[in-house]
Amino acid sequence: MKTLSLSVVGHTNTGKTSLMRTLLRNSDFGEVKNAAATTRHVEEAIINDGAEALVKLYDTPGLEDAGGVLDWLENETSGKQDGIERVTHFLAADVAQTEFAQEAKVLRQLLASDMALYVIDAREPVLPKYKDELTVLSWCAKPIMPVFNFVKNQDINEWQTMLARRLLHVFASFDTVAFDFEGEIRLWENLATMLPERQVLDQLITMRRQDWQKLDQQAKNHIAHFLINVAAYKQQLDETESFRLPEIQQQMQDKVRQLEKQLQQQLLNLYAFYHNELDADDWALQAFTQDPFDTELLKSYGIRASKGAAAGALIGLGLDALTMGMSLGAATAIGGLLGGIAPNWQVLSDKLSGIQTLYIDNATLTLLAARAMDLLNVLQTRGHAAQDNIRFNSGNTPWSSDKLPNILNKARQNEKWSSLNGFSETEATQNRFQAALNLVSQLSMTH
Ligand SMILES: Nc1nc2c(ncn2[C@@H]2O[C@H](COP(=O)(O)OP(=O)(O)OP(=O)(O)O)[C@@H](O)[C@H]2O)c(=O)[nH]1
Ligand SMILES: [Mg+2]
Repeated sequence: MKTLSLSVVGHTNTGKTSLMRTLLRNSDFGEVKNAAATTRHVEEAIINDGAEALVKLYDTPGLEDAGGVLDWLENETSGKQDGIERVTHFLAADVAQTEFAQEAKVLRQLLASDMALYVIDAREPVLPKYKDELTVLSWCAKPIMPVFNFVKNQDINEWQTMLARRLLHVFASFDTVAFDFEGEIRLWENLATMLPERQVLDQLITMRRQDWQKLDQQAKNHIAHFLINVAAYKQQLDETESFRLPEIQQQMQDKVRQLEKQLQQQLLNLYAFYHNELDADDWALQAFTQDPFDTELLKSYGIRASKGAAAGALIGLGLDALTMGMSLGAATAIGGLLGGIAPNWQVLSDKLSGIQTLYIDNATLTLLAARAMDLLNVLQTRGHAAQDNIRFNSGNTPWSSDKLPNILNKARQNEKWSSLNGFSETEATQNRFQAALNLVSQLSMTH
């Protein structure tokens, strides 16, 4: 099967390098800047299927003076020659090394490619300089597919008319920053219609669909394992240790914070948004510094804080009311921590066993689930050319905090499901394997 070589061409600053980044899932490719002539040389990048190259993409410098090149071609070459002859003549001339060096690089690459994507900034009116560009490019006699960038809220009628007059009927719209997976598939599909042999693009499309599906499942699997790990986490104290409650709360919260960061890192890596660490200084990651135990954050998701949290103590933690028992002394101490509002002290203190269990409460589990799913959603709609901060707070939760999925309730009776209870990560992961599958399918129903 022959590798398809595809040049990305267009006027300067239209988002060619951005398109490359997004199609390559690589935010480090090339240089992206809101300025003319950012890319100075042709740069190759390969999309392969693990074994062989499917598509070779070539980023090219922006065209700045196609009008000048067209004038030169009209003055210096004969109209009796065909386009390729005229362009070849131009490329051999001195001007192709000097005045029009940037333009020459583009034309040389286009002649060497199977076809081109012509990137258009859809916000721009149809100016004569763009028409000149298309004329010069068309002389290379390669199939060209226009790709509209910056399409949001843009009317592209005028552009479409101009392109149709030049027999460019097939085009794609593709925002390189607000990524739309189906939009990308349409781009490859449209491209395939212009080729005599579409096998390589069919293979690419199949591969991309499989990868996309697999990533989604892997991401949800990470999320499910994380939530179960946290739900199964518990700490027990006996009656003489009530004074340690604040310290244990701190400890439990810290562990959960760490795990959440780990999860976020896993998700970022999965979708090839590489960041070494999630810290406040990283411009793209400010949303990650919001503390999951911040009650304001709960409010922004419409989640009601547990009673303890409402009273300003035991934020994010629940006391196990089913198995809990404690001495009156301990109950009073905790009652003090809870601001005296816990309802069933009498009942609870009657169930004397001397042991109380602390776990992460429903509100926090729901918040963690909501944030994880929000992040996943952001990563699935973020182009690798995006440069703005990652924000994720949809305000939506995958379930209501008083209707936790059963499997998370069940996790509370299975301490072996959590690596935070002294089991190794490998062991805990194995123990909760089935439970995680169960939760993945629930997460898939809401997303
Ligand atoms: N909002 C938004 N900005 C974009 C999009 N595509 C590109 N940009 C911005 O547009 C500017 C130019 O993007 P580049 O990818 O460097 O453009 P280019 O065509 O490679 O530019 P040259 O190499 O100079 O010809 C950068 O500031 C990008 O961040 C898009 O789809 N949406
Ligand atoms: Mg560029």
